[in-house]
Amino acid sequence: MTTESFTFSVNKTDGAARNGEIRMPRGVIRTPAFMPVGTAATVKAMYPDQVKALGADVVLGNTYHLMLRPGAERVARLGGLHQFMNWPYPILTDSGGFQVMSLSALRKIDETGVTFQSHIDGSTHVLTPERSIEIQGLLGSDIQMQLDECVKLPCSDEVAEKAMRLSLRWAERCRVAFGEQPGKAMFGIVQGGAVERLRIESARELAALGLKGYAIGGLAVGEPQDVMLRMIETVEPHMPREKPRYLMGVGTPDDIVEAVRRGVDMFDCVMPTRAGRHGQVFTRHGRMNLRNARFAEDVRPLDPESKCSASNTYSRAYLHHLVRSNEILGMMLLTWNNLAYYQELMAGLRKAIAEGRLDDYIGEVKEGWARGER
Ligand code: PRF
Repeated sequence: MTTESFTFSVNKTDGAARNGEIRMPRGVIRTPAFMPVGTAATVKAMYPDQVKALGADVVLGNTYHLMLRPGAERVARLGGLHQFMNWPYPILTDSGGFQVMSLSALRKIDETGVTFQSHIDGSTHVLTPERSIEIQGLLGSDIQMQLDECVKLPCSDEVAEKAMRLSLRWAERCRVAFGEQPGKAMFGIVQGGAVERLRIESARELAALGLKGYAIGGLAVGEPQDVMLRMIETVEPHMPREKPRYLMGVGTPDDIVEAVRRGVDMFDCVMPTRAGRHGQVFTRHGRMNLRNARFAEDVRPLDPESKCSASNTYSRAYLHHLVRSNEILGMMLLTWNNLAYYQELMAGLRKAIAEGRLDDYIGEVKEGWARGER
């Protein structure tokens, strides 16, 4: 019997891959899990009910965006992020550092934290490890991420090492700021660029902090896929087996299946939602761009065998027309199709691990992508 109200259990393994469950007061996250990105308190172009119906157990929110607009204190006064966005299930929030580095102007990073100017109105803000955790608490986030420094690849070993060590010190400050919160968790983030020795040291030092989960950050930031996969293989043996492992900001369906094979439990990425707003679709038969003229009179649905009505109902010709006309419904239907495909893939991975046939399943999935559109 455990008295902890935030728990992770591995039900079944297949090689390094794990099928598990993260339990917390707001619900159960079945792993491997894909978390749709709801940056600004909305999974863009989707109703919350639709997101849940597709099988998503958790969505991701962003400290950076919400602190700037509408403001963390305001969200707290309005009852927290779950109530604000009408998503009563688990929410994981990213800590802000990564978004500061990719979105804001005039950023300065030092031991204290990051100082930056808002991409919305140019106002100056400071994000320290303590303030990031405070904001994530005001939002009411169930899984909070440490503030970290993520460097783009390629970079020198010195730059990677400096960011990794700073991130370790910030992990400790975040752990203290977070304290003990039953039913909630704070995850650490492994950094270290593409340097195996730094990655291992980062993973081991973080493990010593005894956190409730661990992320792998600083990947899918410009390096080839084989480098990313090698880094996952390098750190996996040093990440506690009894804690969830989250690969941040990844990725394509192929990245996800390869990371699941190597022992990763959680993912988030803007890819299915952002691509859907730009005419790109993911199906069992790979990727298509609906803007392409070849779909102008294609009467077939995206995938007649999908259970999602965006995928099995509307003709590609109609979707092509909506996308070309910049119609809102085009974005809604394509996002819906893409998230349905991602969630179907995760369900397939979970089932395959449970049945001990992950390699066969991944082989079949890749055959479908290679065969191309039908
Ligand atoms: N750190 C944080 N968020 C992230 C990343 C990271 O390294 C990445 C890298 N792929 C995406 N999102 N805090």
